[in-house]
Amino acid sequence: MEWCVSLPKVELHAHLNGSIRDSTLLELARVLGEKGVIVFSDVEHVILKNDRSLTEVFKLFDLIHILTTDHTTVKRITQEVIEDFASENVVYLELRTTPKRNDSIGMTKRSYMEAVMEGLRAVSTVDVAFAPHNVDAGSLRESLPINDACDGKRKRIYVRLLLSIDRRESTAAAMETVKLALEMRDLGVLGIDLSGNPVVGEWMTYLPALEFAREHGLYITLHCGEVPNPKEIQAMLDFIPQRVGHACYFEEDDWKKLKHYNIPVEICLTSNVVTASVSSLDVHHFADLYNAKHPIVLCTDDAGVFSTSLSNEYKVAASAFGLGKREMFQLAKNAIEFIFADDGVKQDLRKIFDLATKKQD
Ligand code: 6MZ
Repeated sequence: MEWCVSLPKVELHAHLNGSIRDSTLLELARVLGEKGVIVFSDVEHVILKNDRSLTEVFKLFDLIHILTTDHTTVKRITQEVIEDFASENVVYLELRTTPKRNDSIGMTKRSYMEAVMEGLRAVSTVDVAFAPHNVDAGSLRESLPINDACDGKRKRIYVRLLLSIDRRESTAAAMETVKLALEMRDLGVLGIDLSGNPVVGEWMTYLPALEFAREHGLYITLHCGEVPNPKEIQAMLDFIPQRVGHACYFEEDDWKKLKHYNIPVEICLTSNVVTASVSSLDVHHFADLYNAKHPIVLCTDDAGVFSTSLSNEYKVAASAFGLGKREMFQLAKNAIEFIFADDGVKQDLRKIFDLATKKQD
């Protein structure tokens, strides 16, 4: 595990509200309990529960959103989530979140995202390179050994954002999110994610917003095949998104199409097994895709909800699929090729990994 923590890593599928520390959720629940908004004893065990079905996961998200959807808390959880990823040597994080309205406190999708940006700026334990314009390539190169915990230098993490469309949303609401993403490009927003309860909603509802996003140069990643839905899976693959998440219920034709278009897959091992989207690691599609050298990247999905970390996902992969250190290092490094940030960032990340290789030799 120690080795997996020290390995530089790239996280491409992490939901902000799914990555919150249990201690923070409990603290927030206690405060709302004291205010009489919720009954603390009713929610405590829900937060601390380990095994959750997919249905229970989405009920938990409804609770989490009650606890977190105000500006101060959104700022706080963003800060903490970034610090947590950086502390386990994630060097590049594409963090996704669903911009939300909360009319009772005057929160708009935009002000929600402004709170996220404040959280990014508030991180103090590591240097955060979050917007293309605040990255000074020169100084970044000078501080290359940023993730060598032993040399005493401050860590640095690249953070980019993806805005999520929730499957409960209408076409108009999805479009509002895409327009917000376009307005926030200079602040490091790179693309759009489609997520939310996979048994809710229709692909055609989101398609106009996703097409609009693509026409305007935003990258797109889709939650695809988290439940059996052959027609939707085919329609999503025909859209040719830049990445897909999960791909649990793919059939032969789906694998063919995925491979034909060479679409990278964000693999969330613990999430898939806990929610029973895959019955066990023995039959997880990681093995087939890995052996076929298809582009894949290990991710956490919801580190808080599933009590995992990216280091743990590498450890799980190593023991379930018999990967050695060399293979894991290469797997982590390959992820650079599937990030949505520009070539300059990719080059810097390659250098970080090259430096880590030298340290290992
Ligand atoms: C689909 C998921 C998800 O956006 O409020 N989300 N959507 N499948 C999953 N697999 C378990 N895990 C999380 O983060 C929480 C939201 O992310 C999506 C859901 O829409 C959830 O409400 P944000 O920061």
